[in-house]
Amino acid sequence: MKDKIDETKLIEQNDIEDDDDDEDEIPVHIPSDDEDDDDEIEIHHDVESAEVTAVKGEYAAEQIQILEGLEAVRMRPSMYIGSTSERGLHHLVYEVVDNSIDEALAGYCSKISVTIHKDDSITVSDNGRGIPVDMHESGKPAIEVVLTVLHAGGKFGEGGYKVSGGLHGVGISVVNALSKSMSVEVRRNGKIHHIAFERGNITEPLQVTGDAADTGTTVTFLPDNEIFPNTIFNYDTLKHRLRELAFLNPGISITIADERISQADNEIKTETFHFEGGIRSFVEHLNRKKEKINPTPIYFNGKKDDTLVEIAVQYNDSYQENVYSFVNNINTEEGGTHLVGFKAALTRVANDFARKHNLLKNSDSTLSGEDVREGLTAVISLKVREPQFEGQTKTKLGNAEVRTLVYSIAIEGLSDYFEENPAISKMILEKSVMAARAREAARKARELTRRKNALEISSLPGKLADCSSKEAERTEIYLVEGDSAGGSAKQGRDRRFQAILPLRGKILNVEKARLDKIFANAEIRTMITAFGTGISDEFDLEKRRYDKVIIMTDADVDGAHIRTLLLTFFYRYMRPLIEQGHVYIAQPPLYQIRKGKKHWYTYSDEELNQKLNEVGRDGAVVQRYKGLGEMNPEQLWETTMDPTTRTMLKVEVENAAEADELFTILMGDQVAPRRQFIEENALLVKNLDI
Ligand code: 0RA
Repeated sequence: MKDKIDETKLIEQNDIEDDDDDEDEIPVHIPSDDEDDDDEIEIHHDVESAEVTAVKGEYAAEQIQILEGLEAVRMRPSMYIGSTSERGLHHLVYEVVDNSIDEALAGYCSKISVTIHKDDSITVSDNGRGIPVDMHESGKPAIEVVLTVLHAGGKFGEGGYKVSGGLHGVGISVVNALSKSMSVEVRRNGKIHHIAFERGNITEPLQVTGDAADTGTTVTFLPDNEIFPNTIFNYDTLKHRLRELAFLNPGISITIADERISQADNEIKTETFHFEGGIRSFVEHLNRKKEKINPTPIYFNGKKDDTLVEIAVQYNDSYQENVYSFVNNINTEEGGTHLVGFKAALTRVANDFARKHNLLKNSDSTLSGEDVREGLTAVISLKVREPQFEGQTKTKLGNAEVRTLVYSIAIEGLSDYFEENPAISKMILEKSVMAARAREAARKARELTRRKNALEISSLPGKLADCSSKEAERTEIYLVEGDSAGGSAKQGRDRRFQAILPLRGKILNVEKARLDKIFANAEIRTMITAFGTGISDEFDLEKRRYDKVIIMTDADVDGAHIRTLLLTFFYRYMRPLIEQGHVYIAQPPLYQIRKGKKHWYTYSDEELNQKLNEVGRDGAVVQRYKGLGEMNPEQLWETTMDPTTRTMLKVEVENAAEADELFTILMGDQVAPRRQFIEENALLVKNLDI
């Protein structure tokens, strides 16, 4: 599955469970107004950004605790870095960078650079204090302990405030254990110190190699190809995370360079991220391709004890919600108490404002959480001293006290903004009221479909050729473009486990429609009924009637368009279906070669040429398939549907923010970014019409 089409390669799988979006509707403890006052919460408006300076403590080598050796890491790498896939590989870089970020948060480091070398080794360099090189009580230099003992680097007793720390928070020694080679240079006390390892074993003991004019740490490592099946770094993946870190930690300058790419002018490809605006800049960045409602993001922050809360909010004219939350720089993809507190506050303040300004008519009910989050882009960033991470991927914040803290900070921050900016706030709330009305209309439409279903003998759509197996585990549904291809697929399939749903014409672009219109669309209703899962907040993966949803469209411009429309719908309204890896794209062949009594299928121009060279061009007849309809049922089965021979692309989401942007570009209102995207990707995406 190497030739992923870019438009569909949205993306590595996130095994996240069904979204608990409704959390905000569960009544949280809502502090009354007078209760608010005795909370020792400091609210800061428009100060530069929350202070993230930690308590400064003097480091002592003795404080480093010795916990475990590195053999364990090489034995079971996934336990320490999650996996040895591409994700795990990139995690190595984040683990090292997190140490530099910690130095920055402690107030000692302002610049970090990451370089991908030609051999896919990585150098992370910073201008922090440098890893300590003095003797540890074990008789080894502290740096050797930091690099060879698990958890040693981050534990500095009471004095240190390790805010950052990767998801697994295991430290730089894990990177050492999983690297074929690692070399570290420390500039400290006016000297350059050097130490080196291979697969975690010391090869060059610590020694002074020269004089240093500044302080800092430079770590170079080559991931071990005995551990990682793929040791090639993806520039964009690293860039995305480094930019995110620069947004989350304003003031730090982070540079990424890629020496593998030789540019025309022989310059190395490099980018620097530095944002004084912090998460305000982050929100502006997320919304940069969208029409904004409030031109400058709403921003507020607050703190209590050691917990720092920062929130930035900006509405756009889309129907989507994009709320990203971070705790200690970790993306809490599964949400948690901070998100619940924020959502509850927003719902409450929005309803209060709408009522006060008579935006809700008598016939309107209250605004739901979903209503007030239509078109919302927000970033919530917390620094928490002792975060409890829960959930399947340990990205759900569990700390109970955080919910009320974020709630009160957000109530005050949002109320103040709404009061001080009534005109813009009215525009925001009018949108929420429209969303509420659409939701009500959708509810009626949904109920109508339900009632009809209950009365009908078979509630399944007539166009659907269902499979005979009723177990969701092994079954598949093919969404086929057009009736003629649908006919071939129906005849060619294995009816025991393959269902066929022919789609006529183009489906609705859900990027430009609200829920009521979406429910009114026949093709979409048919899919919802066939899948059995429901959509949006009612989506339930467990109820799915098929395990795989396979998009089978022609290999032309129209086919690409239909595929994009379907993916947009799935991503916006059935996201877990994609996230849990249930959506696939069929790969029909482009050519058939016939020679004598033999025939072959090829799936690209390259493959066609290869095959022709192999079998000899003399007497070979090549047929180019313009559409699925040109194949007879047997051919369609053999080339595209037979599970033992077919190839399919699995649709994966590597990063929610990037996927959102892609769908905004492809399906949204603005023409300029779409044109730019097509120009930039013209070579990658040959048959993308938009
Ligand atoms: C242990 C203690 C101190 C700093 C560091 C480690 C440190 C580690 C890394 C890794 C990459 N860059 C780094 N910078 C610093 C505290 C040192 C002190 O108190 O002087």
